[in-house]
Amino acid sequence: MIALDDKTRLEMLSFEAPRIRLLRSLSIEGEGMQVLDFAAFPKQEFDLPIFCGNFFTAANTNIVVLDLNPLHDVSSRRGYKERYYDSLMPLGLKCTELLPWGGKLTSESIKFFSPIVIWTKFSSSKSKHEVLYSAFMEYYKTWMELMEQAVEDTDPSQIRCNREAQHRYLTWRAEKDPGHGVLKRLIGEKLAKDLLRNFLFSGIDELGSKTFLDYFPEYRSEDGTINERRSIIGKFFETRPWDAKGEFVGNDLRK
Ligand code: BLA
Repeated sequence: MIALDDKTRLEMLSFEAPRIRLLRSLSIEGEGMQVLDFAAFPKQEFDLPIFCGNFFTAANTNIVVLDLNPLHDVSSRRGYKERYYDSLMPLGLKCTELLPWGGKLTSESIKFFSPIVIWTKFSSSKSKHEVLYSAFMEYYKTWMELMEQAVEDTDPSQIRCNREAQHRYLTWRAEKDPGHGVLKRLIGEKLAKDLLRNFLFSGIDELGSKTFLDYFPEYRSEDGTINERRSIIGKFFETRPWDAKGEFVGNDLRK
């Protein structure tokens, strides 16, 4: 797709595999802007994390999120953390030392992130890009290995739980992802919405019927519409809120 400015190129690719519901990428090459939004969603029989690589580069800034986003809450479901993250802490620590915490992150986003999340910002530098590329490859390989070893859930209530968790995640990102503004500017509001719902976060209409406000009622404004702000709770994390063992130790700050 070519953007409204007649210059910026958007490229979309998506795949499906026996264990993978959707693996897709969006890359954007524009004048002074480069974006990669890469994600992989397991089928609902698997409770595996969602692979999430989001890289935004403009003139002199890079905004990066790279993670295996947990499908289920890592603090309240100990078994989930132990199964997927405990053995990945050394990889997470190695990478986050080189790509340090990017500053203020809302408590809304934190809930979708894992103890090994790489959340970083930096001004352009070739060496950082090389480090980031290696981290991306390592995280992706790790996710693929988890996928190969994954055991299918057969209990219908667990499958329902996986499906709803993935639907909630899609609903959040299709509504509140920070890239929306850029997409709207590039291709217009209507196409951006279509791209979000039918490509980037496809599954939102099939995996469940709850709405954004069902999942996140705190965003309901007085007239019943969705509050446009990205963060409503008003808490943020200025430093990495997990310790070396992946335990949540964050002291959130009020804005
Ligand atoms: C900024 N992108 C951000 C920020 C985060 C993310 C945490 C910091 C600002 C903020 O928290 O609002 C990414 N946040 C995520 C992800 C999740 C989340 C991945 O909660 C998952 C649950 N970024 C993209 C794409 C574009 C993009 C496709 O992935 C553009 C097309 C741009 N991201 C982008 C821009 C900013 C940003 C422009 C700065 C926007 C701002 O600060 O308002």
